[in-house]
Amino acid sequence: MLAEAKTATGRLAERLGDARQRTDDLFAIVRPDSLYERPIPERHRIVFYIGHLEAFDWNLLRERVLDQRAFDPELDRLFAFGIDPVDGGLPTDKVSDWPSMDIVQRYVGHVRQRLDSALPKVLSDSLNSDAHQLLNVAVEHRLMHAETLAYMLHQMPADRKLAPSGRPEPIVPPFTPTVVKIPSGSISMGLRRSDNGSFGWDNEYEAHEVGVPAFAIDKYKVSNRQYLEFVDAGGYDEPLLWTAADWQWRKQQDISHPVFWRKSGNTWLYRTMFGEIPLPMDWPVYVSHAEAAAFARWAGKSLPTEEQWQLAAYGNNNHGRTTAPDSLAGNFDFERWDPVSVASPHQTESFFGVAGMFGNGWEWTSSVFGPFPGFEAFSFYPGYSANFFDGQHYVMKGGSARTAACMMRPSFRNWFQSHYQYVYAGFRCVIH
Ligand code: AVJ
Ligand code: FE
Repeated sequence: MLAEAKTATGRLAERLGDARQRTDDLFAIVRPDSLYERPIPERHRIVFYIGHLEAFDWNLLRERVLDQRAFDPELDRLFAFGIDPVDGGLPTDKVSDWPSMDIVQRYVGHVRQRLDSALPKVLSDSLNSDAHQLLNVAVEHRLMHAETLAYMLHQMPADRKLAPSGRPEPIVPPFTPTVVKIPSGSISMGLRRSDNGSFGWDNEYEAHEVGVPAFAIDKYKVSNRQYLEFVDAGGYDEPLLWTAADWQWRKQQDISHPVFWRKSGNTWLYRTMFGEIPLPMDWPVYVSHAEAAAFARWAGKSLPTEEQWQLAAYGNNNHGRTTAPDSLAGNFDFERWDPVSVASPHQTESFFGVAGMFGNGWEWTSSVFGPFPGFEAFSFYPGYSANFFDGQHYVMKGGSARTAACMMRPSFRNWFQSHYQYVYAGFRCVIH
């Protein structure tokens, strides 16, 4: 019992250390003279996130479990929350509104020091399950930002970044897009509070059963090659393929192709994390929900619901046929910066034979992000999910190359606005 509690404690502290290393390494790929840039107009400048990761941990843990006094309430507040404007309004702050890197780095060091000297004691109390839950929140919050920051840094020109050495691409045998039939099934969604098992965010509770009628789904994610057909067929110029709001967005922002693509003369280039390459036809296309939905309409198909995705990925309860979540293989957990082919052999196929559902790009669903029956917001972070139950955010499932392994659990739910193009997210279609 004691030994068990100790290892759990050691693991949490170690995981926080690993996550910090992860985000430190990420900020280190940005040239120091570019840390006050704002690569995505709807988001804060990079400097905010350097402070945010620490302010978040500190605000979460300081009073609740550590009994510590604030030493810099102004920075605690300045760095408390990110932004996600739904009204099209963009932030207008200036570089001079932000503290110098010296001040930010001193704040980061100070917070870490204080947490690290106080945490071991509270964590070693195995009955302090609050502390364990809050630490999990801190670790996963940081790891999520390791991904959302990667989207952000992706948008910076390559000459603002320092590229680490890359990995060779896997060799992929020829393949043809095809469709997999999924029989009707009953599935469990979410986590059960009474299980008291592993950590989950508020939106993963409560567990419930859902019946899903039979359907068919693309075996592979939609590739750049397939999406190019839609572009070439004039998909971006046909209002009937878009909802009214999506069409208005597409017109207003003058969007005519995925944000990861760039046209140079007659050829398409692809913007990888560290430079441009000829459009890799077999990589999954990364697009906003609006663009994914327009493609699906053009193809006479639809995006899967969250429940359909879950059934296709993890199997059903009826016959005990499931994909074992602890044996997942795929392009996730920070091994690469960019996708691989949708048919890469190094990824787990689901029980039904659907390929590449785990990693290599999140997958948009047609489901609006909302609470499961029995949802209760975390008292210590009431807005984490509930602030986004506004009908404007869609559920994404799966994971990307920059998603930590701990968040590849079946119940994990991600979400973004329909018009957010910068996510490492693609899609596959279903036929009813
Ligand atoms: C769950 C990835 C949509 O980045 O907006 C980070 C996670 N929330 N800080 C986001 C989050 C607060 C969130 N996503
Ligand atoms: Fe955050």
